[in-house]
Amino acid sequence: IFLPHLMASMEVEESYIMIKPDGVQRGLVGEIISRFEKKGFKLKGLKLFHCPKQLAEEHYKDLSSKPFFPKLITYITSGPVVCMAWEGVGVVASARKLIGATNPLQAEPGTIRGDLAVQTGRNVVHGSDSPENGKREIALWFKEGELTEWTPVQTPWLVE
Ligand code: IDP
Ligand code: MG
Repeated sequence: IFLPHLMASMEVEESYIMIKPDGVQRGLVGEIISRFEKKGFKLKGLKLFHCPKQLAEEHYKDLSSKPFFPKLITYITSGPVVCMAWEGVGVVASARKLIGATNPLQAEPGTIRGDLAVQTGRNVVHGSDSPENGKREIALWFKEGELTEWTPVQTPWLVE
């Protein structure tokens, strides 16, 4: 089967990764950030933020007709989240693989959800599902001046 959203792109992309309130409350912030850091992606934005209902609804607007939507909004606004912008070649699909399947019981061991969660409604982390949504979500969650351009010293040891 052809799964274009799981194919690594050769383009420099940005992904919006968010540690959901359960990940923050369970003390998993360092563990989750560390997985993206160790993989070799570049962190461009990072903040702890208690998200208002309106922003949660905008972020998940494609799911607004789903029966679980009200519970999803309550969940995402129930406590602080950690908002992150990560950059790299193929980061969108790669981050989705690091995160694992939506249902943590189906997520492979070794993935964040596979290792750290048991329920879809408490699956600890969000990752953008396309480069377009990566851009859209970063623009939605970060204000101007909250993103930083920099070159990590490790770059030549990560890419030829
Ligand atoms: P994703 O986060 O893996 O991209 P989506 O289908 O985009 O999954 O759904 C967004 C989020 O909505 C999920 O991560 C999960 O928190 C929640 N969600 C999705 N499906 C269900 C469900 O059937 N019951 C409860 N929550 C759900
Ligand atoms: Mg999604």
